Amino acid sequence: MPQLTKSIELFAEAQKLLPGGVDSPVRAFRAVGGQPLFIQQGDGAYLTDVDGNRYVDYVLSWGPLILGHAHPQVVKALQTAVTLGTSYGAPSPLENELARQVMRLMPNIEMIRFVNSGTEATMSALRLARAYTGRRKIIKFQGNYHGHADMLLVQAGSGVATLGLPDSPGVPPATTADTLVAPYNDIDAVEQLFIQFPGQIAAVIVEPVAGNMGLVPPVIGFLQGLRDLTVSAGSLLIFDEVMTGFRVHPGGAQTLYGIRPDLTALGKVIGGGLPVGAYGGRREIMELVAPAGPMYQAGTLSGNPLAMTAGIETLQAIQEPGVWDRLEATGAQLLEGLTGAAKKAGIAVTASRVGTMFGLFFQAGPVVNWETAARSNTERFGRYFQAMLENGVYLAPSQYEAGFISTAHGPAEIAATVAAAEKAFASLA
Ligand code: KE4
Repeated sequence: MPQLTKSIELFAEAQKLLPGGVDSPVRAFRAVGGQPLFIQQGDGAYLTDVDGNRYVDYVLSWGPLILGHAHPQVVKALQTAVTLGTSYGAPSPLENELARQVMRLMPNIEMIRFVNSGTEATMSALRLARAYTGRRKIIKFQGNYHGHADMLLVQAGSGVATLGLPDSPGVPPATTADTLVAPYNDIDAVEQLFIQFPGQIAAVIVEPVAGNMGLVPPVIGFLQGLRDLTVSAGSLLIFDEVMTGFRVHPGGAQTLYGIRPDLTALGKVIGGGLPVGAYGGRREIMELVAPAGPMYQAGTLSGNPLAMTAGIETLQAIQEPGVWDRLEATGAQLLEGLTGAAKKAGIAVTASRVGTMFGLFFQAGPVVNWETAARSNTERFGRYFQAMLENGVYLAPSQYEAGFISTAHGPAEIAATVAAAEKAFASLA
């Protein structure tokens, strides 16, 4: 068991200063029990905590670090950028450069607005969809997470499509009254909503590969079905690619599956570890955004030169020849090793991978939506999580999160991870 003295001290102090001792709930390890680690340093595929324990990192800041921690190219570019100032509150050439990078990878994005988080990106994209269509209702999916904007903090009660009920105190029912919820991968339930609310639905927002209930890929026909239904109804299709963007494919899920959304929300990788979100899509829609049009959205640090620099370097690096093939090969080796370790110990798991995102449900499966994901043995996942930590592997502290790899994860890291998994699964048997 790693020695965690300083993390324990720091967490005790943090809990007096920050709600739950953290700045984002999932970091508090509440789903898995135990003591959150306070991090001293990230380098490549590794995290080192304040007690000097070193771990292979598969959280990678919840997705952004596709090049791993402190990539030399990103560090060097930031060291230069910071000497030119940290923020201008005025346009800079860097915004044009990152915009062109994104459009080269995702040509469906004809115009883009940079913001500072994925939450801002999805919230703004939905405001834009409502402004463009003049309609109020939106459809989201059970188990999809789009950030913490009031209208999206909705957890449907039943298995069929339902009117949203606030999931968090402080969200007035009126704010979520127009948020409709359907089971993920259930195109019939979505069709029923369009029949029930003709001419009223502004947009469908979807994680094209779900990463916030564990990893749940779209079933064949689901995304195309959403595209067809929204076109027929005059509604917009919004791909929330905050997590899948540049991760399931360099061009995101929209390129991988060949679906053209009207709007895309981005985050995480686009900032290379610094705070960047973005929303973009069809020009005629985006030209509604102030000051080009009347839909208001703004941000003091949007397009920040440091964040733009990290994003530019990151997107450039993943386009280098051979990089993506190596990421795919690493991901395949990892999943093969993890599933082999589980099988050896006789532990039932349902594993999946899409590009550089992977997931492992503690159940026999199949997992196609929130209802089936929620059947997972979360107690067993908690014990697996702790056993992997003890063996030097840092996973997302929740059964309902995805795992991520980076270009810094090589054969040595995969071998160490599989060896840890063999011990962890054996301890569960
Ligand atoms: P942020 O506001 O956290 O930058 O992005 C919100 C968001 C939007 N859309 C998707 C698909 C997302 O996955 C997220 C954020 N993801 C979580 C991890 N499941 C961030 C981690 C956290 O909340 O601390």
